[in-house]
Amino acid sequence: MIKNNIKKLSVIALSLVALSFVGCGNKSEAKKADEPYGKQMNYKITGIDAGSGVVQASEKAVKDYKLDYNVQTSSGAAMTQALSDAIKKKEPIVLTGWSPHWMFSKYDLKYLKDPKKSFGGAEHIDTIARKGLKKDLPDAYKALDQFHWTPKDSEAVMLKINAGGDAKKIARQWITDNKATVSKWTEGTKKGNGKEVKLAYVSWDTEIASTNVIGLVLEDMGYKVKLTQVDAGPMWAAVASGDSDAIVSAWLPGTHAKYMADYKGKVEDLGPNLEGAKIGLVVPSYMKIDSIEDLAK
Ligand code: PBE
Repeated sequence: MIKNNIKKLSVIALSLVALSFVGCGNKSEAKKADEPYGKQMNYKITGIDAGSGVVQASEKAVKDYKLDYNVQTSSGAAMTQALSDAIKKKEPIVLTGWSPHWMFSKYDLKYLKDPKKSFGGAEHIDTIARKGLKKDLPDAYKALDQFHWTPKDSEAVMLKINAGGDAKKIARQWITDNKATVSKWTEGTKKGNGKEVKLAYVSWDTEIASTNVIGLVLEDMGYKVKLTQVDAGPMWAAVASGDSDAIVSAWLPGTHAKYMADYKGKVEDLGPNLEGAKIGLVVPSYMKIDSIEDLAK
């Protein structure tokens, strides 16, 4: 008897729960939001290109934290599109993130804590020149060596490019607005006299911004500048073989450690052009997890 009443009560309670889900709108969506994050995301980390250090570090994190996840590779543009879609629906998403990046200004995001240090620590972005550049093009080399800006500068350029601007036009505007900074980069240099400078870069937002800015500065010095967009591996190979004169996209000491080791002695590291960079797994702040460890739950 008592058992039966309990049964009846639970049927009523269940119907009420079901009704309230209907009230929330789409039945299946309400059910989905109740599922663990991993299941909702199909156990997927939304990544960028396979050659990037952040994707390689994410694969390491999957192993280090014994996660049942796949790192799905795509491109920076596809990743941020997926982020925008998820945010519109308030759905969970995990990204292979990095800073500086415009997405932190546009959305409310957080890095997941990384107690096992799969993503390393603080990073800087270095300028790397081909061997012999100093001798062949000393003034271009000097400007590249003196190129140095802040995460805030980089983010300002990135944000405007992301808002739909032409990268070169936005770089030009930034140079016009930051004459004092730029004049430090060109200090003590002579004119380029139409000689060619070849820069390679990957279509990562940070690198689109930096390469366009320094490219225009070299152009203003009188060089004929050629920017070539390639994948990460070919970019490093190009500066090591001398096909490219320089890159301003070397994330060290961790993110590009493998590339740096592969080309040790074959390139010249001119030191940081930006300090205070970082990589890691990034999620919208509305997700109720704080650490990569929480993804395993
Ligand atoms: N990034 C941006 C690159 C370096 C620049 C963090 C996406 C990477 O190799 O992961």
